[in-house]
Amino acid sequence: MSKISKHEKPEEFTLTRRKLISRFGALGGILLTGCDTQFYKPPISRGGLIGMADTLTMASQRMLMSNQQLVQEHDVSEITENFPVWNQSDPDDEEYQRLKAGNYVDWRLPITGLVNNPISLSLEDLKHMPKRTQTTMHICEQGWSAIAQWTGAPLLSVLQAAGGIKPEAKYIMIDAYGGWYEGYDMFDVVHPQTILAYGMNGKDLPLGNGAPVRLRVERHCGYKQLKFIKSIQVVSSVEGFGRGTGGLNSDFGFHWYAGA
Ligand SMILES: Nc1nc2c(c(=O)[nH]1)N[C@H]1C(S)=C(S)[C@@H](COP(=O)(O)O)O[C@H]1N2
Ligand SMILES: [Mo]
Repeated sequence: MSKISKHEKPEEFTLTRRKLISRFGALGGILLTGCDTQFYKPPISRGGLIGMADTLTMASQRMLMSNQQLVQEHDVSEITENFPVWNQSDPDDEEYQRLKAGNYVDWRLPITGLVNNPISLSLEDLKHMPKRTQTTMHICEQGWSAIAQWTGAPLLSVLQAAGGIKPEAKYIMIDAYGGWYEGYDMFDVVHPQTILAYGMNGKDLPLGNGAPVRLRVERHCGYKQLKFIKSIQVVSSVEGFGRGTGGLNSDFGFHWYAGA
């Protein structure tokens, strides 16, 4: 059962980490003053030159983005007509197929781990939360890009609804139907354009693009834009997930930090 009701105001999100000074603006945005060096490295560093390159890229990008500026938003006239459906188009997963057949009415998103009040949200719950619509460019690492308009609930609001995170929280791990999973650090979680999207171009999110809910984490390449979301766990370490690198793609040799 969901704990969200329209009369309930989420408690202030608590990011009580040393040096990470956060506060909420009138619109519920967040300002990060300075850039904590904990955001300069992926959870697991690869060795050698490639590991050094990973850290250099991530640290320099994070420094440049330390005030959490927004990525470019496009005019709706620039929306790409046939946005591709990439890799998985319909997870071959019994539970997913059952939820799909029921038009996702029984879909629930558990938010567990290092949160103060674990919750489970229905699609309706998500749609009644604060909402953001953004028209952005998706850049796939495999050589294509396309523009679409996404509507969803800011991930920050979702974590607020779960009572905020505990001080030791560092990453969120998201599981998807069909076996994909990805991890993200709090720097990306708190960004205003990081949303759990249930709408695309003014309609429900189409099946192939990740129905019923996908992540939009706009400063990253395509493979971080996880589709077919199943559950969210807030953790202090990425240990124990897959091969332990913090995401399916990094498990297979891609950069964990996929800054575009
Ligand atoms: N669950 C899941 N998420 C996924 C993928 C996938 O195959 N399965 N592909 C990723 C890649 S590589 C890209 S480019 C985008 C593609 O999103 P689209 O199918 O909406 O174009 O989703 C990403 N998220
Ligand atoms: Mo991609």
